Amino acid sequence: MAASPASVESVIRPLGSCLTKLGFEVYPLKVGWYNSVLPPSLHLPYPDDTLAVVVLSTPAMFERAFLPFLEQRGIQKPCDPVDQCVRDCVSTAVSQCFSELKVDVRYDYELLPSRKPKFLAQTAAHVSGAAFYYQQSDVTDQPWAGKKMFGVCIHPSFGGWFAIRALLVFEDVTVGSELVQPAPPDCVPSREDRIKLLEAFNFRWQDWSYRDVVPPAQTYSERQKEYFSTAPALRLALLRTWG
Ligand code: GSH
Repeated sequence: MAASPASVESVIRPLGSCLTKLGFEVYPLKVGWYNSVLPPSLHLPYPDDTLAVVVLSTPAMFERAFLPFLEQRGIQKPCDPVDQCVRDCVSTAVSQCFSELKVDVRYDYELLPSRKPKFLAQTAAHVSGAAFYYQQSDVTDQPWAGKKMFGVCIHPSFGGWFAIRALLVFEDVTVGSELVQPAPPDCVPSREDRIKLLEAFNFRWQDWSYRDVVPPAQTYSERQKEYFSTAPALRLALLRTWG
């Protein structure tokens, strides 16, 4: 199919207006920005100038989308209620806003038949400028003696209090030089703080202290913290205690 005349604005504006009120954020990127930092085996199978959008959930998503979703659907049976809620919000927005466009929607929890993730969420967030992906290689003179340390994304407003939920590829929308790649805000610039961040994330992620590496504008509510710190198998029982 020929490239459509849709512009970045004509995608981001309606998508943002559907999803922002539900506690999500949307950031445009070009497939080429993503593919250029990954090995070919992880590339998205689209030309470099194809428009994609990364979708994040902010702390507000829990109260604005998730609790109302549970209220509507009931809390009897859902196996993966968070994933279902995100899918419901994103797919509704995509079908309402872009009934004419072909959109490849990839969720963070989906795997390919090869067992590889459908997209690398942290890489997508970083190259779109949404959140800096701090990796082991961002620390000079590493103190970990060859040990593997997992990287973590930090959002300039929410620190670690957010999640990367989906990547939307607008298969027939080609963008040119009007979309300039923004650098993600480097909110943890010093080596010492990057070490603290990666250690807190790798060794003590359950205490959630890594999320406060920058002063967050908003964190998860007490209820949301209780929900996510409960093991998934026990969450339905917890929801029932909330009534
Ligand atoms: N698959 C389960 C569901 O759909 O309910 C669990 C979902 C879940 O807990 N996802 C995590 C999450 O949303 C991983 S992305 N965590 C919020 C956070 O860590 O900020």
